[in-house]
Amino acid sequence: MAWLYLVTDRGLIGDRSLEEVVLGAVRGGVTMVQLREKEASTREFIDLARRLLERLRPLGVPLIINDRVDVALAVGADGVHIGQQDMPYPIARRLLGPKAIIGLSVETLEELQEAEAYDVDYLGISPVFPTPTKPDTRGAWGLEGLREARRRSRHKLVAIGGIGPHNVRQVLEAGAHGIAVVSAICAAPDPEEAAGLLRKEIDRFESGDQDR
Ligand code: TZP
Ligand code: MG
Repeated sequence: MAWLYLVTDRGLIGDRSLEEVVLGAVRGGVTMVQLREKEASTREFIDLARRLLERLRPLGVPLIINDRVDVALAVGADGVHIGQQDMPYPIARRLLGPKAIIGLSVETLEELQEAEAYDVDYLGISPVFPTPTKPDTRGAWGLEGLREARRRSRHKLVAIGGIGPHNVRQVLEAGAHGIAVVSAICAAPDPEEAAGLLRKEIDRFESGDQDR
């Protein structure tokens, strides 16, 4: 079953609590959550991660920490998501152990090729479409780029960037094993409903029925 992966952005959730948004999204069908904090202090990051983990673990929904292997270790999170400027994959794996979920963002075919040597749990194809949520990327893969990535990689591919209910099907058809979203859920007035719409698109694709 394809993953529906929520990546958090507290800048987009307004006056709602992060837990409220995340738990709503999980009720709507999110299967994995990444806590992404670019501004938080280490103390705050750990507090947020602990609180989310307490709620997500009983539900069997993995919590992945963006960038910070130390924070993941500190709270006993399920894994980390790292980028090309973060801790090198082999070191992260050594520190976190064989059971941790480790995802790695790739922005080019060269980076994708290099990752073939790693036992990552998934690659983040970043970004599939240009997105105002992360303007500092080097171009976008596009659907053709995603198809090429699928042909060249043995790993599970998670597509991220500019994804919403309107293009979920295309992204899955192009070979993504999962879709990751920030604004489609975090900025939605009703995160549960927003996640439900994405989930429905995934389910429709997987059942092979466009009209259900
Ligand atoms: N990495 C690549 S694109 C992106 C990240 C964190 C942001 C995706 O945000 P959105 O709102 O789902 O386009
Ligand atoms: Mg990073």
